[in-house]
Amino acid sequence: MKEALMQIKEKGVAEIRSAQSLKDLEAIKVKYLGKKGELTQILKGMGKLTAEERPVIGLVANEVRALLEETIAKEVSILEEKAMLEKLEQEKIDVSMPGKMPRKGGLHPLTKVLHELEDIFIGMGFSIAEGPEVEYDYYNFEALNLPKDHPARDTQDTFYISDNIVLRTQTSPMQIRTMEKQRPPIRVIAPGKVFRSDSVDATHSPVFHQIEGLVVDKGITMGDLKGTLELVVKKLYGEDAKIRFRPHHFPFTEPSAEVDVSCFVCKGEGCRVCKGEGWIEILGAGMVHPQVLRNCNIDPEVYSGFAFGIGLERLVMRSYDIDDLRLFFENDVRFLKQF
Ligand code: 2U9
Repeated sequence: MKEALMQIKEKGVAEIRSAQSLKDLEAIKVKYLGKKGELTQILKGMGKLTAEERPVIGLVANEVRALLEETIAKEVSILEEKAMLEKLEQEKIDVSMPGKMPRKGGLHPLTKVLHELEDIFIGMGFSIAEGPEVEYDYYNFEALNLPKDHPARDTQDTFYISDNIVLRTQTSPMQIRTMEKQRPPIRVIAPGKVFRSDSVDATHSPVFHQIEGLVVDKGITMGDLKGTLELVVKKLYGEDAKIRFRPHHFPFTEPSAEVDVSCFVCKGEGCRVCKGEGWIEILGAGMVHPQVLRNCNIDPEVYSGFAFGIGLERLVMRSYDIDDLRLFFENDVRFLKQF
């Protein structure tokens, strides 16, 4: 039996030292020291020994068990240390590497131009009025001198929620609401989303953005309108930009005009952007119709006003030579990151 114990000691220590993993070590531990292990089997045979042999063999057996357990414990800590060092090596981060820059976001081109326009008007003493997109027919049409039978009310232009509730087709209702609440002098712009029943194509969308403006005070003239728009256009397109009024008709202004800016690309010579005209239409405007003032309890014999309306998408498309309106809402980062 002593020879068997010596053999287990030699073989066991050799196998432990050549183990490649913690799993191997666990298998060796079971092989020699487990319930059915080789050393355990020998110890089970102790009963057959004489009274003189038992204490001697028992001592040797315990020494072999202790040696195997100690050797396994050492090998476990060596392999654990090795595994930890390998893990550290794998997970090593070179802190001198440059950081990964997070992608910088930016404002949408419509938002950028809207902020530019708002800053210009705020600098001229205008306040900003925002309000409901679902609007009473009264504020969207009737108060603006658009009686019930006016063609602009035809359903193909307007989204009707009910007989007297619509999705606003212009931001003018906010000017009406302002005139109902505030006595002149009034200087307000009304930016926001508007809705018209149009099908989507390169120049139309059922949802688009407008900025309308309104000034009401004593003695306001077309000269004030022209001077205000000229200042805005020069701030947007540079000192040499000019504006041109062309007679037009809107039910809510009289006289009315469509307003062009001299082409900021060819400076009026004529090019692709301005289609050879030298001028680009950017907004509509006029003197507030007396009936509209009356509708808001403002006496047109005492007060007068001017108003204008800018289509934001159209303005931005002209300013950046963008030929398809759909680019504004298709969320293609390749387009948006240019601004
Ligand atoms: C009140 C009185 C008058 C607002 C005006 C226009 C001319 C105009 C268009 C520009 C492009 C709409 O988005 S668009 O298609 N608007 O041409 N808008 S005068 O006149 C008002 C507004 C409010 C109380």
